[in-house]
Amino acid sequence: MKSSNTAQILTLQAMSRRLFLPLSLAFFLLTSCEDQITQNFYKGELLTNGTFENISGTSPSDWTLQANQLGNVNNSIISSTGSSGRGLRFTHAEGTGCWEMWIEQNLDLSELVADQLYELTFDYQVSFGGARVSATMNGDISSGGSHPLNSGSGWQSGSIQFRTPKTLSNNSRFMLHFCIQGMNSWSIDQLSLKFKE
Ligand SMILES: [Ca+2]
Repeated sequence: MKSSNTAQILTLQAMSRRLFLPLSLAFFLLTSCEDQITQNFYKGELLTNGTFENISGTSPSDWTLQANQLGNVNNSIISSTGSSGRGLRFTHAEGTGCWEMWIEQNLDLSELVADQLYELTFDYQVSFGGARVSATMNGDISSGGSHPLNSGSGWQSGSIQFRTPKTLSNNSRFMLHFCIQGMNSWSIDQLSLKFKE
């Protein structure tokens, strides 16, 4: 009886050894495959109407615009000429101080990955120095990045890389944020937000 049990144990040990390598290989392949699927799935465009071509009145569809007119009722964000078709024109009409202005839209939470690098690309036109734009997710400033808006006569391109928060709440809000002092105007167009590998 004892030798029978010993034989069974040895047989099981031999089977375990034979199964270890194929099972490990299968686990590795499944894990790699899962990573690949995740990366492929999230490579698409995350913004809706980032080109601002779809409008409703003077405002682009799918975006919430915050012109922040508390300081000056002439602050505005309106549909205007862009680098391609329509764009957005911002006017900060306050001579002193900065009244923050931003645009935002909710992203599809199922298409986002927490603690992941994303890249926003955009076109801009500005004729004065010192302007800057920042992009944030979930309203979490620590997850954001910013880019200087260099003055020039024509349209220029910019990009901002930023990492999503370690935990994504239900507030999957993307914000493009401006705080520019003085009575100035600037324009943006062709926003694109994608997974950065
Ligand atoms: Ca456009």
